[in-house]
Amino acid sequence: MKFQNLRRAAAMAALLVMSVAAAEDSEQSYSKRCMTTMPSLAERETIDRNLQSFLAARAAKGVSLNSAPGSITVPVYFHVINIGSTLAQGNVPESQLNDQIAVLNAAYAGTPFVYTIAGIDRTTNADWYTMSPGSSAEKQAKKALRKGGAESLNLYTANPGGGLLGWATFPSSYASQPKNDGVVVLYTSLPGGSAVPYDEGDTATHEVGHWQGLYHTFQGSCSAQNDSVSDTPAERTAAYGCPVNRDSCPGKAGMDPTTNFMDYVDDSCMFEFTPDQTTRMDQMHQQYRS
Ligand SMILES: [Ca+2]
Ligand SMILES: [Ca+2]
Ligand SMILES: [Zn+2]
Repeated sequence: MKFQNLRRAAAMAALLVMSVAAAEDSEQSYSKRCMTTMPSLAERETIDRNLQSFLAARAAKGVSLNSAPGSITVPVYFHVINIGSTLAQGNVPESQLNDQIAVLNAAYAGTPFVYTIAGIDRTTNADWYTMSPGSSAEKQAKKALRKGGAESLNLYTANPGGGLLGWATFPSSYASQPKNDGVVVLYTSLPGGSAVPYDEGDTATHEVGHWQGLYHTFQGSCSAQNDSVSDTPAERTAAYGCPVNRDSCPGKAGMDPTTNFMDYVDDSCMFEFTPDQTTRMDQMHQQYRS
């Protein structure tokens, strides 16, 4: 009896070690959650200065800049890049694309933006399938596939590898690099995909946040400017998993915004944009995408 209990305890301990290792593996295997190229501090200052000029010019004309919730329809062009016809080959079914749109619309419900599918195309190309940010494969794919103007969200699904979940471009980059504009996500990050714990479609939510003009909540670390959004408390570094009561900038007011879509936490733990993030996205959209 005693021996059996010991064996059981040992087996349970082994299981625990295995599940901890599995959790660490899944975190490490997606450690490059987002590879969006951030502007330099000087570029950010220029972007913010240009935004202030734009807002001042609008105010001088007496034009209101607060769009009503749901008042801006964003056409979405899905580009499914695959290496064959099965899901395991990246050929995401239309049901998952529809689910992704539903996740986006739930996440952006308090914002002016409503996302609707304008087109779906499918391309079998092994080089494009494993494209990485800034690669010639990415340039070729986007040159061949991108549709619409600055107002259109081009969403590419692929399998970049290397633990990379996605990347995006900023609204301020559209004018100089229109073909590059858009969002690329790992196809298994779509709702119901296999990229646990990033399997609820919030990689796209996060990357679309960049596409709409937001930085990470930990951008600029504990500096005064931090992420150029006043109601997101400053955060020193990215938060992973599902932390509570994290305060990585103790000298700055507020706990870390670890439930925000623009942090790196698990999909199940990120669920909000703040009012000032919504305002920034609205302003950026009007400045660059309308
Ligand atoms: Ca902030
Ligand atoms: Ca703080
Ligand atoms: Zn990001």
